[in-house]
Amino acid sequence: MKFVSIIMGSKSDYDVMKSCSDTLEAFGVHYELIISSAHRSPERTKTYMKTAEAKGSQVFIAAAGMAAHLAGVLASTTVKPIIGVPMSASALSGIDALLSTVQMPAGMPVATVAIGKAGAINSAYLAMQILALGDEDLRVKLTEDRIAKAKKVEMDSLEIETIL
Ligand code: RP5
Repeated sequence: MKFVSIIMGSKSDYDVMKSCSDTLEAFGVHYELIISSAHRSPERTKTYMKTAEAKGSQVFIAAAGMAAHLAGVLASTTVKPIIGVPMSASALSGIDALLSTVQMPAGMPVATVAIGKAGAINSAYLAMQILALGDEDLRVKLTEDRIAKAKKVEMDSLEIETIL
């Protein structure tokens, strides 16, 4: 079975990353969600990557804060796409995690999304867009979602617009 893996560096990331799993669920996309840290549990992280890939994981979403090396470590273990979500977990409000996640050396990409909840949701959308390259049903669902979003802008505007 094809699925998405969500790996968080700490349980403290879950409040934000629930938005990621909720988004995948809303589209009926299978996922696994685990806590594993690049720093605190490196062996668990490596073992998970091996087993998840063997079971059918197609895209890996890594959420971590502070000196966030999780996404980069995952990238070192696979050629599957890695999406990094920087968490706001320190006095630097996620800028530390953003730079640690996005500044990968050439040839080892991590697709880095925004800090926090918007990034968590976008990580799910980006993972689904990758899956949709080979899944027509999912592509249609994503297209319908875009149409609904555009419609909502129109409806919201109708409620308050004052065009002369
Ligand atoms: C990172 O350190 C985690 O991803 C988390 O965002 C941050 C703080 O972790 P805790 O100290 O809350 O466990 O590794």
